[in-house]
Amino acid sequence: MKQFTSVKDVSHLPALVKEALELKRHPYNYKYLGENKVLGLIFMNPSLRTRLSTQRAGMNLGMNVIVMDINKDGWKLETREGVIMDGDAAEHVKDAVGVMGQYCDIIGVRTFPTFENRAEDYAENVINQFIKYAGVPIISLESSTLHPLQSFADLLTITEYKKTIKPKVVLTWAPHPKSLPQAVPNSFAEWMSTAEDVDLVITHPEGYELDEKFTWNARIEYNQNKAFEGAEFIYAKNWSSYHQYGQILSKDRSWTVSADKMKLTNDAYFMHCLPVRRNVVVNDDVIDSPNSLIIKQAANRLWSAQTILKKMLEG
Ligand code: AN0
Ligand code: CP
Repeated sequence: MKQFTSVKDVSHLPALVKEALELKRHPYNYKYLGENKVLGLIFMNPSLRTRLSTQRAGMNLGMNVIVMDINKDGWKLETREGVIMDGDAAEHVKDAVGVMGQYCDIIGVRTFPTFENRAEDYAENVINQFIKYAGVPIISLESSTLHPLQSFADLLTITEYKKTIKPKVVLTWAPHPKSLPQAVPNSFAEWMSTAEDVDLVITHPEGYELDEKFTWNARIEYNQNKAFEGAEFIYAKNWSSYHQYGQILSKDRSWTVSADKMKLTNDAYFMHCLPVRRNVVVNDDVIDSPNSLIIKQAANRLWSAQTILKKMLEG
């Protein structure tokens, strides 16, 4: 595996899921695979889970890990092509990435959208420059439009907890005070659709339609209560508008996932990728209930990352 930026980089998803669950049972079976190899993790944005789980995943495979918070510790990077660099940025991303590739055998990068221009964000300009100039395999630690390590961990969690062969999984929009990326819901939709054994329903207020490139296989239901009926998993996430790009169109608290809404489901599990705003996105009594999978989901981030690193180390 040379890059991992989307489910499209996976050749056979059921086999990958199997491999991850096998690694989870035997975490140290490949503890020498990454000997004398260096994993570089480059963060352009904050992170807790991705940073710690991917670092630990590298360690379980015997890798050495370098982590860099580029905004804090590095030179300010220019990402646009062909500009006269007489402004703030001291270094071009293509030069920085070419250098990183000299020190690292695998590079992970987190690069959120800027929300300035939808076409540019959706062209994935930054991660594509990593792929082009690093000369080593690249892992997305959440790019402008996708978060594949998260979705892979979510699929592992659903595989472990599902009670029926093809469970109804509901991705629900929920309110949030800030403008958040569409990366998590885009990616979730893409992975659930590729997995095939998931009945995916997406519910959100009007105006929050995602890019159909990712939601082609999902049913869209604007009535949240109706969407929740019979659900086996409720996956909550806020995102900002794709069509009125980056805007907050609603802060309607009636969309907050509450215990009353969970009663409409088939005793559904609650999922969220974290970090979560309690009592805005989801009420305490839901997220603290026995049906909440948030910690199991976060735990599976280790196995999604370790599986992808293993695939890359194997060549
Ligand atoms: C980010 C997002 O919504 O994409 C990261 C989620 C893993 N969340 C926030 O910025 C709160
Ligand atoms: N879920 C997730 O990616 O969390 P972090 O932003 O803390 O890495």
